[in-house]
Amino acid sequence: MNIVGVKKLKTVVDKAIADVEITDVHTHLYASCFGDMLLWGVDELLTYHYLVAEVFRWVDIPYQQFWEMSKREQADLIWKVLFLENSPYSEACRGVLTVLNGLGLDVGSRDLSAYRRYFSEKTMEEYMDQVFELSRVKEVVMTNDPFDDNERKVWLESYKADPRFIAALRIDPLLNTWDQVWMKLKDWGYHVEEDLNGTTLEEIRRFLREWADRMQAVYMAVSLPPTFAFPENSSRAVIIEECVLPVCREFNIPLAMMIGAKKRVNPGLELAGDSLGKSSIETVEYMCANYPYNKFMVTMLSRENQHELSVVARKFRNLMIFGCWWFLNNPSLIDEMTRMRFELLGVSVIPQHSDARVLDQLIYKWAHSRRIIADVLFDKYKDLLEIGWKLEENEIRRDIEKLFSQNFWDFVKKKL
Ligand code: RAT
Ligand code: ZN
Repeated sequence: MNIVGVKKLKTVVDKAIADVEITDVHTHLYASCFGDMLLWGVDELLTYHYLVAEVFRWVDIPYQQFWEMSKREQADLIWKVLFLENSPYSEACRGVLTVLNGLGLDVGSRDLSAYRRYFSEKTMEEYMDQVFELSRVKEVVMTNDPFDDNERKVWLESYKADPRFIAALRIDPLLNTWDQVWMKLKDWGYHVEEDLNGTTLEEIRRFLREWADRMQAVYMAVSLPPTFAFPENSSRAVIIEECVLPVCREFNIPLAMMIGAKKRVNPGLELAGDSLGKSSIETVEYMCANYPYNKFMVTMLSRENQHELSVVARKFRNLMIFGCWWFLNNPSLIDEMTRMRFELLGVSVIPQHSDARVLDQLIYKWAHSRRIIADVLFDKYKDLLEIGWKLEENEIRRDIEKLFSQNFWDFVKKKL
């Protein structure tokens, strides 16, 4: 037995966290067959929508003028304002620097042209290998939207599997804008009408089955507004009840619900213009209690929902909570949430996902989260050692493997 003493504990935990190979359960990254949909490189990093929101704290140009600029010009502006005229310590700014530093570039030089040169000398394929290696991510779950015309075309015509990229069937348009998308379904040959009659519901189920199968989706996913309620007299609730939950059950895949996104509170900012709101925990409770043979992965966007969500996970084994989503993906909040979740749920949680939209972000998002989760785990193990519990190194590695990968796969495969 390799018992770990208090003195060695930090080294052992840090090493195990540094070594673990991650399954990133929610990203916006794409396999190379999706071509330009996969974003990478310094200009993409600088124009990440988290940074677009921040730059408009300082610049007074009309939004439209910004959107008419080329990507490179937008990146130049963001670099100047957020990195040179102010110190870049916000999490999103710091992230860019962690990436550059991780790649071996000199962030002290502040030489944006040199960074650009570095990327211009790479091919996407070689860079992809490099990022997976550096971030020690072994696989990422994509966000796959059959309503996106570019993406749809790839699935129908030229998809080529890469084991590092796993699909998730994202169905926001189906659930949030049925009044608009039913016509698309009709165009694609499904016998649907706006009215959710028996034939329409059967055809929506056929649509979901076909796409879950085509993508080999490991879960279905949707982001939902703070007002999301279920049951409810709405097309969304009817489609969830009559189509989404039954098909998820047939395929034995979870429904991932990301709850609390308030879309376009400032439309001028486009993707950067979304906000958040507190959501109803009763809805999550109701779904877990009334659909015990369905599996739910849930993350919520407001800090105020986090405690009750952890408590609900204690009540329902068909609920797996995951990640510190979007505005919560900041060190102070990750620390707070992770501590609370570990205290309420032990090892039974997926503490983080990256939500990376730019390949390179895997490097910073995971470097930052690994650090925080390691510190929290160290404290928790130390508490155990101080009261005489004995821990083996392989038990620490076992827990960490579950937190960063296995809990997800066990939940996906679990039969209820
Ligand atoms: O975090 C983000 O990048 C958001 O814009 C959203 O993509 C969110 O994560 C989502 O998946 O809806
Ligand atoms: Zn996302």
